[in-house]
Amino acid sequence: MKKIVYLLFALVFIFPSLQAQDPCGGGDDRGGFGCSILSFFGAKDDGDEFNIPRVHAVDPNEISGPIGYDTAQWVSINDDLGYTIFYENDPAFATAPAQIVEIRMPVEPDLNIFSVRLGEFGFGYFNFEVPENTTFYQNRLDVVDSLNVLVDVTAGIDVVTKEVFWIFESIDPLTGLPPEDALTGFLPVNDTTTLYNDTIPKQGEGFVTFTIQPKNSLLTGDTVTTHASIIFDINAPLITNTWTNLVDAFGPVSQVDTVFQNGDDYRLVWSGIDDAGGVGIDYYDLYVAKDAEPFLLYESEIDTTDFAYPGVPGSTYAFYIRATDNVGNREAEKTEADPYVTITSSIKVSAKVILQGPYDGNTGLMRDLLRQSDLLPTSEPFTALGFTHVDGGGNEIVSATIFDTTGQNAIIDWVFLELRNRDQADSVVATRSALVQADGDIVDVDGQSAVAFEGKAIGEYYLAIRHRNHLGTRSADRVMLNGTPGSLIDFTDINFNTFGINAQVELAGVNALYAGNANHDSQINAVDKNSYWRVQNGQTFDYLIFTADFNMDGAVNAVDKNIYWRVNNSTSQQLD
Ligand SMILES: [Ca+2]
Ligand SMILES: [Ca+2]
Ligand SMILES: [Ca+2]
Ligand SMILES: [Ca+2]
Repeated sequence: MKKIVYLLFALVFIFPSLQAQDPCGGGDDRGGFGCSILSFFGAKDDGDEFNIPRVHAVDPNEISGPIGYDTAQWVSINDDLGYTIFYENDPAFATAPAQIVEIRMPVEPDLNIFSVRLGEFGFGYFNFEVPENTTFYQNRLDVVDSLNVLVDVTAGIDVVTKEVFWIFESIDPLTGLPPEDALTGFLPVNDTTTLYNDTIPKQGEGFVTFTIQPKNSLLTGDTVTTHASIIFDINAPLITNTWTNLVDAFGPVSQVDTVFQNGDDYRLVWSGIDDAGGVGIDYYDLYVAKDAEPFLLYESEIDTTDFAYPGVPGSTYAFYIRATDNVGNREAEKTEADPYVTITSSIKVSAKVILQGPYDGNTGLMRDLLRQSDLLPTSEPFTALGFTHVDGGGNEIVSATIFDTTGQNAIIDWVFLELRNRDQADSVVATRSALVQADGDIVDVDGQSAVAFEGKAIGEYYLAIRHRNHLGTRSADRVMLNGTPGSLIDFTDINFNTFGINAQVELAGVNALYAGNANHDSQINAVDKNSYWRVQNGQTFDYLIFTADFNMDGAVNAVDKNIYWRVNNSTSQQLD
């Protein structure tokens, strides 16, 4: 995301034949360009030796520092700030080469003088490297072939005056003393004809570089400034411009706000904020722990505040994110998930259905006569009746006390739920035995909660509802199922789309499952009457056997046959 852009300028360069010191400071290690000058644009990095701007001075005798972030030139309190001081033997003032050039840079109180490190420097065609971590530098440079002088360089930190300094002195190679000839010196008067062509080094220009760190006591919004003075021979000091940066001292904070299932992915939504007055958040890193294993970096440098994570069904995930601001200050490390994002893989079904047999259009409720007569079993009946349970369904047991509830929430019977594959609706991926209340609410074994499917992934499914003597149905569309009950899946709503044609019977404004299917197959036909109703008719009722009690009043008699079976005879179940 952060690209450091730097340009290498290869220079035409003539090596002096007498090289007491290598004018390139030990040779070229940057790609074979000889004594190249590095130009650097963009200054956000830390500790990199390239992190010294070399934007060419339009007006030499200038200091140039980190470009930083945005127009305020934000930098991090943790950055090594790189600077270049340019100097020029200005033809507007000078008529002779400079013999001595002294550069002094007062270290402002916001900067840590002990962090100063000297960098490369140069003048004219020459460019000299300085070893890493240099705080004091002294050398005699041999440029006799080109300039007829040696140059003594001394640079370092003056902790008394709180300055960084560089002194360049021309030395006559014959006498070892300063040249007597006023027209001999290491820095000629600059050549005005090449003034605006930066691809050609200027004989009359030079530069020095260094890095320095902000003091660690600084706060966000503090400024750091630098300027330097340059003295040519015995002239008055030239004062450079002042270079200013704003400091961001602290990292941001962030947290995951919500996690929900979206298709096959967990969709995470988070938020974050930089420290007060800070430079703002650049990006986020996402860490994920699967099944209580350690957190691992999953995705770095996310520049949005949401992310789709591909979870595997049946696994548990925890997430946290870490933010980084625009100058690279990172949020503190986290060791735990943001507490509310640990997600399980159980999902809840909140659905509603009406059974035609017990439905009373006057009250809008289903009659609970089986409950009132203590005829409802406390164990799920479907296994015994020959239904096939899948993936964890079956053997549901309830406390008999849940049958004490009366009124609209009274339990009127058991129902059979199927979750079907989102991409293949005829594939049952899980089943559950559940209960249905008088008002149609389908509830779990506690008699009141949405139905939980344990170990199933949050996501989209088709939902089917079946009953021991009514025709089943399923949703025509996929329904979203989450770890918490979502919006009601209301099969009683005449606008709810069910699979097939006339899958339910409409009863004065509500849809209901067709009654009359005593053998819970896919048809209401003569078999239901002849093999079930006729055998059970008038006998003493038994819940698990007497499935021809279509109106669920606890008796199998002519009402079941005439009012329900006969009317619905020849109806086919719309359930693939
Ligand atoms: Ca910040
Ligand atoms: Ca209810
Ligand atoms: Ca049947
Ligand atoms: Ca009956």
